Amino acid sequence: MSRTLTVGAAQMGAIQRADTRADVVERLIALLRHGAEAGCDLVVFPELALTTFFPRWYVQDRSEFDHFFETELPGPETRPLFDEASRLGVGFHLGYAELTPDGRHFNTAILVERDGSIAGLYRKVHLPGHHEHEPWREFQHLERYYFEPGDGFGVYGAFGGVLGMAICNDRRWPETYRMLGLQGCELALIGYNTPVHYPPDPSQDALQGFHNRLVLQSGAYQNGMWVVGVAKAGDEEGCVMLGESAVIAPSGEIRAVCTTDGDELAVAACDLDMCADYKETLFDFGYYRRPEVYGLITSQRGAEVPDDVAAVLGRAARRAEETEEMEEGTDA
Ligand code: CDT
Repeated sequence: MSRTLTVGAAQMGAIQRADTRADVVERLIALLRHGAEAGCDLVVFPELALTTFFPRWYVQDRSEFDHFFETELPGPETRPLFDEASRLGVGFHLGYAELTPDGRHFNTAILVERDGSIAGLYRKVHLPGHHEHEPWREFQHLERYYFEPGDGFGVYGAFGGVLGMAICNDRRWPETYRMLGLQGCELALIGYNTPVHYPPDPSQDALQGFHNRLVLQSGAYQNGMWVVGVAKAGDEEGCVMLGESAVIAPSGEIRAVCTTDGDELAVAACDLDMCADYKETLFDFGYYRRPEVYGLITSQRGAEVPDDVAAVLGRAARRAEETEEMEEGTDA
């Protein structure tokens, strides 16, 4: 049986603050139909695909932003998307802000099968940005203020393969892909909203596209899996976000890529059996990995220079200082 899935990376252009859910759902449905015409089994939408990227604003009372969150999916405004997807027999992945019945806020994505059933739900683990309002920035990145982190990475038996999800900043961390890879993931779906300007270090602005490709391609290759990275791009209320949505093969090669900053579909045929070419050779985890020497990865959070190395560096610095002082004394 062929395990080739036709997958559409459904990039979205900007969503402005004043846009209604109905406006956005109409755009999602247009992309879905475009995907159906292109023979897609699965259409992948970005992170927070139903609203503008609201963590760029600070409000003192967070509940003022609860209208950006979904309390149910499908709800009355999103139901047409679910109905159209099952009518077309196309599955989808959708990122959105989730408000749970017990009042918890998450940055979430769901995976919906071709028959409309929900195959998986994932809550973003790595929340970037800051907790506090930082008025010096041109725009905020307050994900750590508006969301709680999710508690892990799962995989789902769907679309005839092993599928996983991650969200935006998760894609920069090798642990994300490895957690999925260790569960046999063959296709990872990752939506993103990436501002081109990075206020803490603007020297990274010109590298945003390169860094995006770097992490998606290496994650795919090092774990022998397909990776679909999908942007919400363009200029949202003066904040310009990266496009370059792409479908990447287990070889690390880009198989399809968006070329605009607007609503656009990039389609690729993803043969899930190709994963075995990597998972069963160079990246045969069971044969080659050495978890017994990777302990620091889970026992420690930040980087710590070992005491003996710090002591060597301290001695060298003191010697350099003494030499400089002696030289200054000789010159005088
Ligand atoms: N949405 C999201 O996770 N964006 C981040 C921006 C990093 S800077 C705060 C990203 O990693 O693309």
